[in-house]
Amino acid sequence: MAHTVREQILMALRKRTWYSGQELAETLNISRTAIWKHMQTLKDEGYHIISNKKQGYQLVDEGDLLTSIAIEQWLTTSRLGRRILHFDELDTTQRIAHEKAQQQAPEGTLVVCDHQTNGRGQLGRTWHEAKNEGIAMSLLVRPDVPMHQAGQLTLVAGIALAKTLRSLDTPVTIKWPNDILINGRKVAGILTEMQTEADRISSVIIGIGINVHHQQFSEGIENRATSLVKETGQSFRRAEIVGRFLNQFELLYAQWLELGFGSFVAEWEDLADRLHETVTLRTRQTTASGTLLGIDETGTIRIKTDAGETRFHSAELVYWEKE
Ligand code: BTX
Repeated sequence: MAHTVREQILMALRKRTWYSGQELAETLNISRTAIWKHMQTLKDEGYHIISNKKQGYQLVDEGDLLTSIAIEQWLTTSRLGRRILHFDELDTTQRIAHEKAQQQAPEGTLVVCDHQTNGRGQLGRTWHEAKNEGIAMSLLVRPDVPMHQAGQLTLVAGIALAKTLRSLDTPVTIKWPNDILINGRKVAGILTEMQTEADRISSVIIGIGINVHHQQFSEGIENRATSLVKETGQSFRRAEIVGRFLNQFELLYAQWLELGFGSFVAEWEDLADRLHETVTLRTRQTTASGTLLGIDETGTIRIKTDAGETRFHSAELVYWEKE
């Protein structure tokens, strides 16, 4: 993908401490006034750039931005995240991603925002976001698979996200089917929604919310929610998390298309929360308790109850009081 002038400026500034305006202008073949204007825009976006007449410009800190320029520097993907739509504020990234899907946006398009005011969870539930604290993103994919397999993408995305966060030294586990936990509390959630045309999938929107910097949560979720910073005390760059996730997910998505979900069972079980422990599952009709055995090659959860091994396709593990 061709780099914009601002991306080229950032790439140059990352290489050395100081870069003179004259040198940048010559390298990029634009005027010094144009360089100055681009610097102002970058500063407005949140990049900490200092300048003086003698030495030129210095990029002191890239801040914690979720802009496309910030994310792209981490990407090694060929398709995913190669078109990023960043918004300061949105009701939900899912809505925009669905709209873009209908307007024929390419596979891999990512919608991301800094402040999501009406985030969606499953079953009409709400996903809470605090401005600039977390990540709210929706990724558009167009898998050529039978419709009933689309739900497996929640699990594949969960594995990719768990691996990404573990690579950043966070001890995450997966709560079937769509939550990422640290120490038993939810640090991220995944919502997969499908659009169909006749009897085939036209798009799947994978929505991911990650709590990164939050120190506190709204009433009602404070006992079940946590953030990466709260649990680890480390510092994180949101763009790096998004970039690393896309790199990881692109590999696993290709594996899923080629080999099917069966190839993920062992890996999922390695990452599973409460594996071999007693859990309670709730479906629309019933509640069941038993030992969590794992999942099968379709992504269905397996529990050993008094009646023997039982599989549930659509259910929820009960960890907290009723949602
Ligand atoms: P879920 O239905 O499994 O989880 C929602 C439940 O989780 C809520 O009812 C509440 O109890 C709890 N909860 C709400 N907000 C948080 C939070 N920030 N941290 C921890 N627990 C919380 C999970 O649904 C799927 C969430 C997907 C969110 C992404 S954000 C980007 C995209 N856009 C959008 O509107 N949704 C997705």
